[in-house]
Amino acid sequence: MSELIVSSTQLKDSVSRTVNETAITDIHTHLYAPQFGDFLLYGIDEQLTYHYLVAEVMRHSPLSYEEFWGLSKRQQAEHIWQVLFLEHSPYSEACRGVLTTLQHLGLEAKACNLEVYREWYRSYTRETLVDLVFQTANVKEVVMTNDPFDEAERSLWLSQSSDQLRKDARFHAALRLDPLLNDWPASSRKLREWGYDVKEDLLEGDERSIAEVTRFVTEWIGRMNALYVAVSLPNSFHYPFEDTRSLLMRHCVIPACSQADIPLALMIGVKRQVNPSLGPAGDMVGRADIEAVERLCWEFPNNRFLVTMLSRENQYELAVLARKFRNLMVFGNWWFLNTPSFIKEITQMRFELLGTSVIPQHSDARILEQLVYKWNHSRRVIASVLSEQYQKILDAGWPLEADDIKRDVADLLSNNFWRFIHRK
Ligand code: RAT
Ligand code: ZN
Repeated sequence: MSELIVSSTQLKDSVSRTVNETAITDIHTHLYAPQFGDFLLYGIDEQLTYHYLVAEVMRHSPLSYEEFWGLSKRQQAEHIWQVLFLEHSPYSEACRGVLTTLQHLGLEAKACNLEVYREWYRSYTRETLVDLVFQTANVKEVVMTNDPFDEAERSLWLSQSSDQLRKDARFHAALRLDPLLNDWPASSRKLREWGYDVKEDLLEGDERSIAEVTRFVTEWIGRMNALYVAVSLPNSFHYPFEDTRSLLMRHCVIPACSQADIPLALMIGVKRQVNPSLGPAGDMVGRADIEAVERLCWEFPNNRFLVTMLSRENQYELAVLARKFRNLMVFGNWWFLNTPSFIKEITQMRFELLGTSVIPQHSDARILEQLVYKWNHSRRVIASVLSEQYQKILDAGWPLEADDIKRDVADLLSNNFWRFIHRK
């Protein structure tokens, strides 16, 4: 029998130690393995020009959008540092994230200029920095976002052997299919260019096109050894619906997932480009239709769905839906919800409704070092919410042991994912 938890101080210490010491499987990031070369972003200039910060700087900046985008990356970073960090206090989540990262990497908080940081990076290679960051963040593995419709990424997968690209076992692939499901006219043209016999005017019963799209999806799952297929969907997503997306999901993507025995990840509720002048920072949130998820889980009981929703208003119904369907795994606090106050509220609600059967967080890191802050901030909240839940069962007389905490935390931060995708 392991150590019995008897006091609330001992409980808090044990939970926070366990959460910090448990290595994370980060199920959704935009990071790449070092073998992908320049695809992997890192460095102070990348951190400061993260699109979350671009949105924030433009609220203060005297520059027009065109002037800002006309600057080089280094100049954009300097501008953001000046405006968001030196002229105002950097306490927004995205600004504070940079500070947490600097602190944990042992760098000065408020350097007089960015050269100080740039200089520090010169002693690292991509590989050594990956090691340092994974160790500092205590992350053992991450899932990338791999888009076969991105010409540069596609040609890399086609030119290199995929064993070469998958050499670093800490990085796993996920096949991302936004263009296929959200812009069929353009993606059908591409598919034809690449030798798939598909019609732009896709109709129910067009067996040839359906078989060809399924072949495309299946080939890419295989090439990437994808752990899951993923798509982000607008808040206007409905299923079933009289549209090409429903048809492609029902007849191509979901069958390809079943055949490969992998889940489909749905990230629902993003209203893309409400302000295109902001570039990648111009996307908005919208409340989505939970019934679409309900219908999918019901229609495909033998498929599994990893689901995250962007709108706060969707969180409660999503958690309740997961009580109804065991083929639904709720994950993460996505994007604008990845802030301590929302993580706290949403995680607590999920723990109350779903116990330990959720994946509480993913990082969405786009820049390598963001693993450090995103997980540091999330871990703190998860540990505090978890302590409260344990305290309640202690109060009810439940004998809690340190090993129980270790088991639950390992499930939450890693094993639930591996079991859900049938790799454990
Ligand atoms: O969080 C983000 O960085 C967003 O820009 C998106 O990439 C989002 O996470 C997505 O995967 O679509
Ligand atoms: Zn993402």
